[in-house]
Amino acid sequence: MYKEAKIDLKKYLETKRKIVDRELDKYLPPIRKKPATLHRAMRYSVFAGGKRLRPILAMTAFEMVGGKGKIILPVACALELIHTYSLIHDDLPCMDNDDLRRGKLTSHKVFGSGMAILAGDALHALAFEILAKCENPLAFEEVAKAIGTFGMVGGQAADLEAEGKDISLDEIKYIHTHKTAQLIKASVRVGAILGKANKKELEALTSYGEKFGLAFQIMDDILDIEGKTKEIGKKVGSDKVKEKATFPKVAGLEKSKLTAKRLLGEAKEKLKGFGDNGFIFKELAGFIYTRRS
Ligand code: GRG
Repeated sequence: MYKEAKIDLKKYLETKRKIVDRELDKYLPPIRKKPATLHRAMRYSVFAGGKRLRPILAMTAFEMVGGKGKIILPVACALELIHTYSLIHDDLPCMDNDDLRRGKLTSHKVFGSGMAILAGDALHALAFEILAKCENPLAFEEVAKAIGTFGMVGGQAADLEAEGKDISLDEIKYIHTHKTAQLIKASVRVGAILGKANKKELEALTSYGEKFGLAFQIMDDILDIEGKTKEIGKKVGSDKVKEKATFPKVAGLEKSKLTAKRLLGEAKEKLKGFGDNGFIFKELAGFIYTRRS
């Protein structure tokens, strides 16, 4: 699939990001329609930037297993809407209380907490409206489970309770695999499911998604220490100030880097059966390790 191109990952990501953004624009309610402020808040956070990583994982997994056509696009958009809702809520004063996200003021700073909560709620609802229209119960269930109490929201609850405490390596792994890796894994899996992956392919991609997802959050913790506010789009060092439970806090910075590197290496191993079709996922694993934003 990607052999002819051995394409530049940056160009690939940019092309896919534009496709997703065009589609998201169609799904989001227009500002001229009532309730205009809510619609402005929904659009503000979705279009504040963002790598569109989860949609791109879904689209790439779909293509990797031979999926054809545009049926993956609505699902890809739903994943981004859910991700954006989680960021809006995560930034609220009652959660992480962040002022900056994606390089811009957070939703509650611009629209107030009430409207920010509602914007997150409305994005969440819109995502499931879109997923329902896809008429694929497996994909619907996959996403719902990944973001519920045994997934993202469960991880966020554990994250809240871990603030200011000394926690074990097992507990930080639980937090990271739930609050972040579950949605990433589900993104890869829905792409594979919609692309009609066989059992072996689905197993390999599931494992890739799990390892990639955990490594992604570890690298996010590392960026909070070593990154630059301008590049990561949120305030550097805020985890320490808020006494958040992070991988470097529990395992140390060097061990965290080694763990992320090992996980990404193992994730790449899972792509062996895909030949050239695994090219983008291999490159993405490398990108996650070196990303600055
Ligand atoms: C239900 C009240 C309520 C709150 C939910 C679930 C939740 C709050 C928050 C999710 C936890 C969370 C935000 C985890 C962090 C994941 C993470 C690394 C986000 C950054 O992802 P990127 O780098 O961001 O893909 P961009 O901006 O590029 O999309």
